[in-house]
Amino acid sequence: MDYDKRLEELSRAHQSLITRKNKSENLGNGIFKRYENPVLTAAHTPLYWRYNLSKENNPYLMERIGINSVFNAGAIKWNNKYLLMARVEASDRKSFFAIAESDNGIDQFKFWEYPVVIPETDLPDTNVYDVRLTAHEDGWVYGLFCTERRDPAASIGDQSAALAQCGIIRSKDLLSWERLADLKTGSQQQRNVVLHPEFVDGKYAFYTRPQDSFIEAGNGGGIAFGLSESIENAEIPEELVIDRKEYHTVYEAKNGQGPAPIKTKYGWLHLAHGVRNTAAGLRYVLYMFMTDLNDLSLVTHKPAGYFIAPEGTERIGDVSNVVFSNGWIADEDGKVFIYYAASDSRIHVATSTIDQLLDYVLHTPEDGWRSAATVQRIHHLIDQNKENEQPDQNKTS
Ligand code: M1P
Repeated sequence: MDYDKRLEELSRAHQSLITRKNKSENLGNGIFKRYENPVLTAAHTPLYWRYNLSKENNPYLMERIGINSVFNAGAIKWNNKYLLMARVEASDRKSFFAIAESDNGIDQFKFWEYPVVIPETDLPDTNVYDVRLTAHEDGWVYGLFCTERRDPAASIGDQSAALAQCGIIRSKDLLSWERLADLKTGSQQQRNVVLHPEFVDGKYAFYTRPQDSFIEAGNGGGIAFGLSESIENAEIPEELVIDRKEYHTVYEAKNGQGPAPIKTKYGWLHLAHGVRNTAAGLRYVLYMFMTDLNDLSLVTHKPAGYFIAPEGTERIGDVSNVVFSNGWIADEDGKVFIYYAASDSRIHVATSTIDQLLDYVLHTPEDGWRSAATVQRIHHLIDQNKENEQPDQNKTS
């Protein structure tokens, strides 16, 4: 195919993808609605990021820079647009951040012209990923992300040992970003760090996830909470685990805070991911909990099990059987857009409302820790339904 024809076809396919409408499922589970199409994929990235569009220099119109995946996005409503600051992974395995915007939050996301430039510290980042955006009451928009570097203590034969820490950027226009010093904590490894949007006792409040090694939580693990006097040189002297990993739960191996929590009149709504091990590898699901309005370290409600688990094609990708979320947007009218990535490959949206999420978090039974407790709860529900004379279509006698 000649250059011009190929360019025309590539452009047409890209245009049709980024203008495609999305449709919600009909029934759902009453808590949230999934959508037919992912909102962002590698194919959504502009052709001019990937191709040298000069017929003379690139006569075969070859892709010069491959994009492997687009996932794990921070999210924010900005100038009335829904913005995703996605983790874009190039074919060289390096992740970077790029912002895409949509008018309605569910489809037609379009990347801004250039990926985001993240200034480096004296210790350059090898890889950056999973940014959480927080519009803080101090007036800045902060991005807290994972900065990964090779473990300097690793032997020459070990080229995969890494140290993960929390990098911090801030902006007032989301176009240029100031890099602050990396967060200091007592933990060797730190991922999934999130800035709370309000001051607590005049200090910056953080959700952290201390862990022992790069992959495993080890003796660390659990979502922790800590305060720092400064954001320019953020340091958390003490991390208090507020939501720990627990035996035989969906967060048995590790967990991590998702986006910054949403304030409601009943408490702070949290979205988090939980990980358990299986014969097929790690399985990542999302779960929710609520913390007290006055004591952020106090978990007041926590539905048992997962909120969103990978389903259908979501289960397949670079790291299969994973859903992960580091971005959600709550609109003024109470609608909530939950952006979750599937299998480290693409981004989906689920929609709900604050009322529905509150109902879910406040009224879903908590984990009873044993099979017998689960059976007891189902019996209780059946009996309640009988009392209320609800028709039960599955009833056999
Ligand atoms: O591959 C699944 C996820 O693994 C990591 O999450 P966690 O730190 O909880 O193990 C991150 O690398 C994340 O980006 C990735 O989606």
